[in-house]
Amino acid sequence: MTDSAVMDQPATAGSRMQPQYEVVVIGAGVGGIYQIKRLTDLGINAVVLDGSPDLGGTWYWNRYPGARFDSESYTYGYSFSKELLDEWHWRERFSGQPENLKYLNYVADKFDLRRHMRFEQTVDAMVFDEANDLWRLQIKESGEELTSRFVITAVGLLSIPTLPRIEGMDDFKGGSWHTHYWPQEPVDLTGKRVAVIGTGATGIQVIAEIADKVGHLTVFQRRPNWSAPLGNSEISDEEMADIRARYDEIFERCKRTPGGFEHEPDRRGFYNLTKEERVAYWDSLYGTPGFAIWLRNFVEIFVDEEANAEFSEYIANRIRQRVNDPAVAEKLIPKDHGFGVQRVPMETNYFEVYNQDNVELVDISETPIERITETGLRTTEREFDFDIIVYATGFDAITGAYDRIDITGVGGRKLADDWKDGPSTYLGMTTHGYPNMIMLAGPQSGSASTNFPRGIESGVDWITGLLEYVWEKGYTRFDPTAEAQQSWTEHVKKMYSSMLMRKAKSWFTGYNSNVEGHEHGKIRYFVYNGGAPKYVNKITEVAQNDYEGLVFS
Ligand code: NA7
Repeated sequence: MTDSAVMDQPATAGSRMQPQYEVVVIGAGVGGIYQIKRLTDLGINAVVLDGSPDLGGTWYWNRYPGARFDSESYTYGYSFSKELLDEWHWRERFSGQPENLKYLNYVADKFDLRRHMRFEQTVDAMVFDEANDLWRLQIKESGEELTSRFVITAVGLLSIPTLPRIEGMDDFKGGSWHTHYWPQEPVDLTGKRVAVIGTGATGIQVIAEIADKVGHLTVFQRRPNWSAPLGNSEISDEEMADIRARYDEIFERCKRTPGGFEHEPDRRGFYNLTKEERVAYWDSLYGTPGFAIWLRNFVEIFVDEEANAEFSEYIANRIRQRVNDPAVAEKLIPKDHGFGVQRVPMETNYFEVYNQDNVELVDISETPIERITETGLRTTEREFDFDIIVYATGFDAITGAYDRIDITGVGGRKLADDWKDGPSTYLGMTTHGYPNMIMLAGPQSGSASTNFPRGIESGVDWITGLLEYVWEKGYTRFDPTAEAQQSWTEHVKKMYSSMLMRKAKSWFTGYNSNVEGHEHGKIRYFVYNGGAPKYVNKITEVAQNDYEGLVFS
């Protein structure tokens, strides 16, 4: 034990006020569902609060056509219950949103978790009450105040959608929405003139799905993304039986890989192979489903400019082969960043869409959008008329959901001020000056940079272990030391320095042109890049050393 300390004052309830809840979990998504399961199994007085009308988080909201996992479904599901694993049949290798939401509801109902959840309860402010060692949470809808000893933020990494800041957006008379808020009632796209703005993972899914259903589709692309085939397919009864029989092995493998997937990086050494050998390997990866092309690639792709450039050119040629018009193909090939340094969107016939007569690509890096009009939009070059405008313009990632809550810690300090230039945390789970607040898949955690549910499960298990320790010892408060936090944040920063991704303008580095202060691509150290095994080893070690780095009282 190095920098942890235990104050000598005993944990006395004494005259202090007792909170209504022992634990409040904010967010009823994949994380909140498992967290409440663990807490209520222990008989803890806990509740989940969520601003949405129902559970599911990401999978409740993102109902746009084409929304689906890029993770193999059977590596995305929870691993904690053998019974659940035996019962659930994933119908597709990369399951779509409706099925994913059905799954989360099935889990909540199976374990009777819904009765611990309260919906349309947005926590918009929370203040740490130092005299009583508890959090006071303000509920937006009712104005009610709730008190809880501990707060677990399961608020999501990509839960705050961001719209562009373009003049005239309210003037448009047709249908328009961010993909996150795609209407719940069916949208008839037949014969419609549709615009999609944005070509990230979301834009690429929605464009490919709707191109043959709309009358005319215009894609407004500011920067292209590297993308490769997803390789989705149905899962038959026999295959599912085989997967079930191998679940232990599958999850063990996910634990061993940096990304928490089945895909393991190739460590033969890029330069140990001939170019022909490398190309042969890439040819095999291009036909392999899921993130194989990214995560089974040579490790050098992520850190070595030359290796990355060679592979990027390989993918550029794949795009050239798939797009008929060479000028369009060139526009679809990223020039400002190499493959895999931003999140790689996976696609199904995306590039072929641009061979259709009813699809047009507008490069808004050349001809920016000037304004949205009543009937469509105007670029510096042309007027366009649309029935529907879809904004696939991304999220205020990682810290956005924290910025939406007015969080006041010890001595009146504000998290928004402390994190103005980027987050600083201890293990991505706690932050100094905000006692008893635990972040699930928080900024700088390993959970944030992996196959989310795999990281979430290990995060929930660690958090539950920490709380059990606190209860066992009779403490009512813990807080990381400033030193432990600084050392973790430095460690996280250092890891960025070797990765090519540090140069990319993406949500991994805190870039978002639509969020004040995030426009300029100034790095925010959002994720832990050491991979899941190292992260889990580190947090396990901390737990074994009596949660070193945390001060308990
Ligand atoms: P992303 O990956 O942040 O992509 C957003 C896209 O929208 C991207 O192409 C942006 O272009 C574009 N964008 C954003 N703002 C504008 C404005 N103002 N004008 C034009 N184009 C704009 O978000 P996604 O939703 O696709 O994916 C997020 C994650 O969700 C994904 O990684 C998965 O893990 C799930 P830019 O590249 O910034 O030039």
